[in-house]
Amino acid sequence: MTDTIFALSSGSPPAAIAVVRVSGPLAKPALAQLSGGRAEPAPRRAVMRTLTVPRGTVLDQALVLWFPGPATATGEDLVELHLHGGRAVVAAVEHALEHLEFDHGARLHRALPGEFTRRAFANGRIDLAEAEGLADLLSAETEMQRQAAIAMAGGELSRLVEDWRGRVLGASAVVEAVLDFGDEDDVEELPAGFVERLGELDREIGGWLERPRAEALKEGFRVVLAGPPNAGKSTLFNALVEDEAAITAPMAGTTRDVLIRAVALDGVPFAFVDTAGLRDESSDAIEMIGIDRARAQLERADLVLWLGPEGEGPDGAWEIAAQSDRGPDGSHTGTVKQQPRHRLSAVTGEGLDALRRDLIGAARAALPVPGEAALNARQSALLGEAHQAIGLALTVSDPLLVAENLRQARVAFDGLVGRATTEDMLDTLFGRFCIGK
Ligand SMILES: Nc1nc2c(ncn2[C@@H]2O[C@H](COP(=O)(O)OP(=O)(O)OP(=O)(O)O)[C@@H](O)[C@H]2O)c(=O)[nH]1
Ligand SMILES: [Mg+2]
Repeated sequence: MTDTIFALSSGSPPAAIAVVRVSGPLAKPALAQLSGGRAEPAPRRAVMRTLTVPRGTVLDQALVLWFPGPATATGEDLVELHLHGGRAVVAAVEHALEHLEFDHGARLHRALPGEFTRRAFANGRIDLAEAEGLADLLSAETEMQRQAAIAMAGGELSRLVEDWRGRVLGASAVVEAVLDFGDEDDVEELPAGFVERLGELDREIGGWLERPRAEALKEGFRVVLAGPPNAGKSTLFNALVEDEAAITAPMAGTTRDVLIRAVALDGVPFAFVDTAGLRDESSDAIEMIGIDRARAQLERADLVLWLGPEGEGPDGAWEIAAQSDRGPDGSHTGTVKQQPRHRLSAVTGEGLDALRRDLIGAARAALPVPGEAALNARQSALLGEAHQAIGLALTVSDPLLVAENLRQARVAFDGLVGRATTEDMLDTLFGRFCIGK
């Protein structure tokens, strides 16, 4: 028998309401004990109950809900206690739950982190991809992150994988039939259209692997500001993050460390990175370390805003003519630009909105499409395995090897959604072919 767990499921008190959940076979008897032996309320109906310690004092007046398993969030019997959200109320109810006594000395346990969701997964209420989506949803801070997470938690990727998996199962069934019924001496041909259908799947999955990854949404679109000392990087950085985060000064070599600030512009997550001004030589050893770090940041950037001499920035960098208020030609910074992508002044604000809009557009294009599934590193690795196996299945001609590669693709799909089985394969096989024939 699984044990019964409880935990505060709402935010930390004090708050208006605190929700304590109890999940497992003892949820119902625990509720009975706290309600002075009264029968549980009708399923999924909120009722007021006075909760008391058995043979003891009143704990709280609470709204109580009873969800009989298995059609619950965890797949087990579940009780929700909506308490007054005071620290002491929650502590008293948790203490009472922990000390309830049941037959054979059974007790309730405090849930481990994620244990409710883990049970939901173990009981088949959600799969691994949905559980990951749920985790992302809880940590989402920007609108784009929320939309991506809700798609995953709602089973967007799971449905895709289910479709791909079904198609591979179908292909496997065809190969198995060839293997079962083929003449041993002469290797049977796979039916017409088999390679085409598998090739289509191969391309579809390949397309998904090329899409922007979910991590980009979590970390934000990484914009690195770079250029020579005194170009105005830190001043622009402060304007973009709307905070006096970086020290700015007329001395060349002010910034030494790498400064990173995460901000959302129009719901799009960004990580702006301010760096030390690039120059080949400085008598200051610390500044030289900063310059090395700045160069390392250029490698990691999704986009570089180049405030230095035109054409001398990294490939793909946007040419920025900064400090436009000090003279439109940029001569004061020694970086005259003929065709900057943006001409702006972080001091007067001129051109900043245009830059922001441009950045938002670029980031949107590089980040996962809102509402569509985006793969994380784990999922991407497994999908890559499936893709590779399908690709191999397409290149070999021996049906035995084709079958084996398709099996490997299925294993990868099962890993993706956290399920492993061969029973389904047989179901599909027998379902599609009349074996008794
Ligand atoms: N008028 C005007 N002054 C600016 C502008 N941007 C920067 N400055 C000034 O230029 C000087 C250098 O600016 P910073 O932002 O510190 O330059 P930086 O590129 O970060 O320099 P390092 O950190 O040394 O590499 C400071 O005195 C700023 O106040 C601007 O748009 N207009
Ligand atoms: Mg600086």
